[in-house]
Amino acid sequence: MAKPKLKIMLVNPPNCGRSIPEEEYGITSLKQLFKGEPFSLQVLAGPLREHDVLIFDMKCESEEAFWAAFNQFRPDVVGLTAVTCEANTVIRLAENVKEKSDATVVIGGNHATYNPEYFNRPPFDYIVIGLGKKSFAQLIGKLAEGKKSNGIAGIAKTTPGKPLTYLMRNYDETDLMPEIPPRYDLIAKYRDQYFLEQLGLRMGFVLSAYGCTHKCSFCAIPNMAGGKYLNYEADAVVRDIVLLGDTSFIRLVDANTFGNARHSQKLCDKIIRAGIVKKYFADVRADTIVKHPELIKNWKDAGLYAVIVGFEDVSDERLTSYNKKYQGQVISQAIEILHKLGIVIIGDFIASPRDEEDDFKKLENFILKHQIEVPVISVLTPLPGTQLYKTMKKDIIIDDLDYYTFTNAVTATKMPAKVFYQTYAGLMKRLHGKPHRPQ
Ligand code: B12
Ligand code: SF4
Repeated sequence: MAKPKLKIMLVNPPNCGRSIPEEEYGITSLKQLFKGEPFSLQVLAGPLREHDVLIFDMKCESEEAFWAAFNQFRPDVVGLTAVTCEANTVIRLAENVKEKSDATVVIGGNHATYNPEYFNRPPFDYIVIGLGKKSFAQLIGKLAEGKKSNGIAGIAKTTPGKPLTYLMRNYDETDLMPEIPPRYDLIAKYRDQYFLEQLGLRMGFVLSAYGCTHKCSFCAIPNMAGGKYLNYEADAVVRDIVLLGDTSFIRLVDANTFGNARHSQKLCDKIIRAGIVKKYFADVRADTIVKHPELIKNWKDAGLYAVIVGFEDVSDERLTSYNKKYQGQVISQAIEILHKLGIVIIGDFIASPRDEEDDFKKLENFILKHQIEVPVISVLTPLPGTQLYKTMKKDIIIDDLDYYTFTNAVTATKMPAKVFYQTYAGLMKRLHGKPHRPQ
């Protein structure tokens, strides 16, 4: 007998975090950098073809439009995704969903993985930890059979008031289900809105690898795949790039692209052989660039346009404290290689609440001296569940997760807070004054 078809509504929450520099110090360039399709939801929808799936992007549509769509669609299952600064917003949303319906509510994503207990509350039924494509499909299969308890590894049934218990999932490449592409078609109506004004371009998302084996203290990535690095099959990557049609800029959304040099070279060869002409953005570690300059050159030939590199800091001492596993010398070498190849550098740096004016000055000098085309400076944020959180917990002065947007000092600043933000805002304004435009 065929399983009943479920109505599944996957929801991307609104752009909801709080940002003191934007609210009080006139910075407008931050939000513009952060725009893009709700890729996790498109990936999750892939294996659910036999069901009726709707993706609703609240970053593109109003809350009123959301409820109109909700009332019309009448979902059996609502799936919510959230990074840390979105956690409180999805709780409110889930409460409203439960008031208005008896839909099963499932939460997944970064915050659910790093701090699952946070969602162990009445409006949620299930919490999906880490990579969810296969485990969510398994859960939906059970729900379609009318079963409630699951015992699926990587999924917790909520038990409000009691500690969560669940089976750890031993993630591997099969969790990526490479044979099934993301449902790009489900967000087609939003595609024109995924436009990066600051860079003046339209971008599509593709995965080529998942997770990370490194353990930088501030980072909320390694647990997503249980500390593993999983490659998405090269043929599947090529297929997904082609599915994006005429979108000419592709962001590889991997946390650590080129983490497996052999696999990356194979992918590069396939892209060139397929005659695909696109421009790519990828997150790459500085030491990968230094270890594999040939690979980066080959990727440049395949269309690598820009790399996002987590330089983090200009001080070796700080790099060590973040467990970055390389020092400033590697950063300088990586920059030199990238400049020689003509690859645009999107450099991620972290301003610490302990920074003083001189530290900001050193950072600015470094960025200008090394001609980092798109500098992105975030404020050190101890995300619950990370190693950094354990060491900084006692210093936290703002525990409202709405402020965990990487733009606020949630621990005490060394300079008076006003001076810290003014210095940070001043630097951002100067650096983003003449935005980089792709040629
Ligand atoms: C693309 C991206 C974005 C996009 C799109 C996000 C969106 N939903 O609209 C944009 C550019 C808009 C964005 C914005 C921001 N982002 Co962002 N982003 C990413 C990035 C690079 C890739 C995410 C991705 O697509 N991965 C691939 C997919 C397939 O994996 P996934 O998202 O992990 O999803 C899987 C599982 O998590 C799980 N899952 C996820 N959701 C759900 C939901 C359900 C129901 C289920 C069952 C399972 C499930 O299953 C999925 C499939 O296997 C990640 C870093 C990274 N490489 O992961 C950062 C990342 C997620 N972003 C981050 C942050 C902080 C932000 C911002 C606050 C901006 C900033 N300062 O960086 C804003 C937040 C938005 C807001 N409210 O203001 C952090 C989150 C850390 C945290 N715990 O808070 C990350 C991890 C980067 C980092 N520097 O650490 N981001
Ligand atoms: S910052 Fe990058 S290299 Fe470090 S753990 Fe996170 S994803 Fe891995």
